[in-house]
Amino acid sequence: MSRTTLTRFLIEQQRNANVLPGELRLLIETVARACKTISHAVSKGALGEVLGSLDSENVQGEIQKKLDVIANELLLDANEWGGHLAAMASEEMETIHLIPNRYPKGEYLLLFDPIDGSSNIDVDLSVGTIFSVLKAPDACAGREVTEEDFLQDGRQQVAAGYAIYGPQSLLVLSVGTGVYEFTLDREVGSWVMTDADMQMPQGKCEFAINMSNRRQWSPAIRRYVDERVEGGAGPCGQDYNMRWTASMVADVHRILKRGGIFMYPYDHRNPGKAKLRLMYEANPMSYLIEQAGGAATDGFIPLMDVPATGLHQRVGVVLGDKAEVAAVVAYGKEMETA
Ligand code: P6P
Repeated sequence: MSRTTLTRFLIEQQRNANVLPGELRLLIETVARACKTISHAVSKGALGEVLGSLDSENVQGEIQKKLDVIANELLLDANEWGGHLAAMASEEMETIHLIPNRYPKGEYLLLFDPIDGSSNIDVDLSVGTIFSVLKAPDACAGREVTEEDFLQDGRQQVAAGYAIYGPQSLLVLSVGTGVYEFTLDREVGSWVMTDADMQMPQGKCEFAINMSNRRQWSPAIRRYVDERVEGGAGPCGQDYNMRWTASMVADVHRILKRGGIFMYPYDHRNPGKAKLRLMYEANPMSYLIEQAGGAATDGFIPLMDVPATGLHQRVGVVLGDKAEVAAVVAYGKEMETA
């Protein structure tokens, strides 16, 4: 069977689908190459002295894992000299990262969570890298890029994807023409296509939520989850399974492959308080889920319509199976207005 590598896929997207300008192709290839290096670092574990935490906190107030910083530096170093970017932003950096004057600048903005799910690193569970690509506003041409230039809603994304470092290392991405999965062939060092034009299965009975946060949930979320826990004896009339990996990349990948719904809702006790970040977690995952035929909301409106007001803005996330997401939104409307 002839293997389609990432390079061939991107060249064919550029030639046939005419959706991939050369600089965007270079950007994706560069990110993919950095993810290979991150995969190698992750797989070393204790032998590579990459486990454990540092004494530092990131802008989120979270203790940084060694791999958080290693992966962040790898992505910055890989991307700053290529001439395809105007600037970068990362979960691990308080402010944006400008392209040094010694390098040419391009028309794209790259945002990333270098290691998502990093609490899993030290216990050998899957973690990943999430990335989102925006175009720099035309106004940037004559001036320095600012944080405000990044504050675009999710519909403005021109590409998004994630790498997942698990039993296999996978790269899942979209440039707006469907979702494609590549598996890292470690012997050759290539990303090889293993799933083309992914469409997430609908009607599957599996939900993902951190049940220990029940006290934070709105009445609508409690009702939705309680009905699924009741299963066949309850109003939804069938048994559901539950999974929670505390790694968004792993949970979303499972949903893309076998269906279900992922929820990290707003904290009902503090309006607007949430855990996941809009710009480099929720928006890129929403882009992929919608491209694969699913739905992605903050529990109320489509996630990619949520206005961007801050680089590290947090947002509620309810995404996956269209009917299940619609049920959560309907309960919110019904109970919110009750
Ligand atoms: P909790 C990982 O830290 C993360 O940002 C997501 O990857 C994951 O879905 C969530 O937080 C896990 O949060 O509260 O269950 O540990």
